[in-house]
Amino acid sequence: MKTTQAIRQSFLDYFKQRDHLIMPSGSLIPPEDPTLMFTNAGMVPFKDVFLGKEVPPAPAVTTIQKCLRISGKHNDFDEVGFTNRHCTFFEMMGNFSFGTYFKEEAIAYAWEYLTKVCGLDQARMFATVHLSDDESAKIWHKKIGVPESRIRRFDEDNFWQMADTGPCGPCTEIHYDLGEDFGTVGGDNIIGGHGNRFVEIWNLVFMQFQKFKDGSQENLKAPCVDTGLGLERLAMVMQGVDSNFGTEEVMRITHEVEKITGISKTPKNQVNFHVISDHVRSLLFLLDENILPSNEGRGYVLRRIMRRALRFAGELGDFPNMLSSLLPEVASIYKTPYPGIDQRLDEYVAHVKTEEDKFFDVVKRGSRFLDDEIQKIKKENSTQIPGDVAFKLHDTYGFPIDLTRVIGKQHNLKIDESGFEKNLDHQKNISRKQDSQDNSFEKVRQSLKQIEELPETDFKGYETLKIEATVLHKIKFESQSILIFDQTPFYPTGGGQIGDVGFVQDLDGGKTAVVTGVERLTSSHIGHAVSHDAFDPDVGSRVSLQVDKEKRTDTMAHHTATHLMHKALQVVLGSHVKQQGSYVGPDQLRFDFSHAQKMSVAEKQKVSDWVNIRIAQKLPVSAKVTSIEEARKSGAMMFFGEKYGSEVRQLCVGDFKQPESLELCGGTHVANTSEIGGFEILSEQSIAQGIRRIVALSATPLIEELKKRAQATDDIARLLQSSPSEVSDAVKRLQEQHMAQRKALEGILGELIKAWQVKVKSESQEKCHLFELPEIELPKKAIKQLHLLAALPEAVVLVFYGEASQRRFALLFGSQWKPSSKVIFEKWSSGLSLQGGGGGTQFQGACLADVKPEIMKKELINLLK
Ligand code: ALA
Repeated sequence: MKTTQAIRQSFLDYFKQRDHLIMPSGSLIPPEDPTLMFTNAGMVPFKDVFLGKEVPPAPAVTTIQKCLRISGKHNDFDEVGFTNRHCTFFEMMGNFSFGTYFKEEAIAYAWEYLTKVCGLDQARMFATVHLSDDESAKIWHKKIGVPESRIRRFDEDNFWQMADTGPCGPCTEIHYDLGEDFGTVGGDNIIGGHGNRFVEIWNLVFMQFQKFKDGSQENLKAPCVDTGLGLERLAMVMQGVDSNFGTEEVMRITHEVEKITGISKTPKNQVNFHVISDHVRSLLFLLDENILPSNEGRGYVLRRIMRRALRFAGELGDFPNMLSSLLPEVASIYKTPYPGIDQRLDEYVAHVKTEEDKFFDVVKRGSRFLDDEIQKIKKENSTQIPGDVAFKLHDTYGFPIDLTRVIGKQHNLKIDESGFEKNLDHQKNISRKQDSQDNSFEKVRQSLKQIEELPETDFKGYETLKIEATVLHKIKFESQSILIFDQTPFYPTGGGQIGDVGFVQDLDGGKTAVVTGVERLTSSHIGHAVSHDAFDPDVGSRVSLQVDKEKRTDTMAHHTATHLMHKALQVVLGSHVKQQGSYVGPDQLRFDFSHAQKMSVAEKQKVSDWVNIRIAQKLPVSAKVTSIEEARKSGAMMFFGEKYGSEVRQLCVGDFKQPESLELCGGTHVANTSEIGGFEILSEQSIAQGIRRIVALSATPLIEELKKRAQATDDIARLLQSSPSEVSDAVKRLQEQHMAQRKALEGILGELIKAWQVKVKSESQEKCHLFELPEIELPKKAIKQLHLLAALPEAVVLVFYGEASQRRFALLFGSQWKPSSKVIFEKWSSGLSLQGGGGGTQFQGACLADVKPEIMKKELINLLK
């Protein structure tokens, strides 16, 4: 049997021998692409190459791309587990031609690889082509020799597009007949049908068009080839198993599930095994892209994947930690094709455990709510779970709707599905409205086609802060316009650094508009949000653009300081420190990174010192644009969205030959570390399991902070009649005095309590004794002594103490009141709406400001009868 890894290798080798450049898989997160949430095909990293916006890395390329089909146009989520070939995560092997070869070669390569290298039986293979594509049909029949009876034509099924917009074209597919064991031909078991018998293994797309939002399409500059051969599907055929999940690598996960559960996979429970073994792979690869479960965006998708898997695991039995237990095995499978995927395994396991616990909490709380509702429904003799109940479970409790269905079924109840959908639509409409109300940039992106036709914005912000420019495009909103210029010194928000602010002026400086925010609209166009009440330049006019220098200078200082701190953290804490997110602005820098424990004071000091030493050394900071390969070779730190084919900017602190810090970065930086001015960590805290956040200051904000601190020290010194350098001694003395006075007070209070005790005894006929200590806080020790007041079995004593606005009470009963004391306390406190508690014969709490002690006593006496 050919192992899955051997199949990967044979594919890359085959195309390498045919002049294709082997490139590694791109990220699962498409960089800067608002049309796509996850990479869903091998061509995604090359989207801009197909569109002619980027130079191809080579005329022909081959890759094995990590893909996720779980959102947007290609979404197989709900099918996974129920068919033999749908996965959320899968690997797509592909060959790409950027204008060098087209249909004939692409078809011939595919056929040769499958029949000669993989040894697939020709008699079991079918080809499909687009209705309009006679050329491909002819190649299949005449050149390759596939009988016409095994060439089928389809319309939409043979036209491929990545998303609603972007590159697209007709395609030809190769299908494989798995044979009689998978069902007789007919019904769903036909080419292109939903049955298990015929499986599409390879799709060859002839990229010819670009599609726009309005549905129109244009020819691409050069017709290209994009192919996708599903690794798991080919492995299924070659390894003679019945599904993707039976292939040699994925099967290792099944074996692990069997080990954990003690249950063997059978035709009856195979869906559960399939779902778990698929979803846990998506889980690992998403964690590896720094995605964590959350309630939004990609994090939400990850949460849904996990919850679906846990639900299917739950059907096998009580296995709350199924996913975290599987991760080590999954990482050990994939560390060969994806080296490094197991590096942060401990961290991933910890994240997943936290999420598993959360899920079981959700299920517990949701089940309680659902149980109550089911009781009500049964009382009303209904057979339906109302739509708003199902929606509340889904929306408020995060309870999976499928689980509501399953539990409903156990009670012979059905969900009012249309009511549920209505609630869901309503909520979606609300959030859609909210989105569109407050996001002008988002609205502008919707008219992308027009913007994409404009010349690229030339970014000059590395060299200058002031420039003359021409307005190329304007989209006007009520209080602001989005302007696009031919060139700009304004940095658009990206890579953690927030966009510049500043001004647009007419050329003679008479009129000024404020630039309030700058964002990238497409990979080549920068949008400026400009409030147009004072100045509203028209398209075509020449204007002067000026970045707010002070803000930008502080931002640059914070950005370079961030790079230095990142390196310092790795030096001090270890190489596991990886950036998880950052904010770089004129006010501060914020940096999130992976690290399990709280940093010690000494560690923080070491990091600060490391950075401050580099600032004092006045090191040069410079940038170099290179190919991604070169950057990788020079060891630059890379995090978000590396892009194929594109050139990258390496930012170096120190000498390029022996850098203090080297990162890929498009941001703006100081020219010399001395401009950072200094560095100080303000806070260090945990923001999620295994992730810490540092907030730090440099440049002007640091000076302001130090001024504030100096002022505060001066003020304290003055108040203590001391000097700033001696202030801590003065505070120490004050603390000592305070402790001594407290001790003395405790002694006096002890005496006072004894005196009260005598009084209680001598006035034993009183039903309730009242003592007040206005304005005095009772130390804990004194509170503990209060029980002495109720030494007589029949005594009831009320003590009030503390400042008038925060007066507190202590209520003490003698032994004869046990156990009724609790009932009396509860009645009394709830009658007066008091907050408090206690047990046995002692109770305490806070008084309401407007209820007088005398009244409280009176109410109590009424209850003592
Ligand atoms: N991009 C094509 C697909 O994903 C090859 O099917």
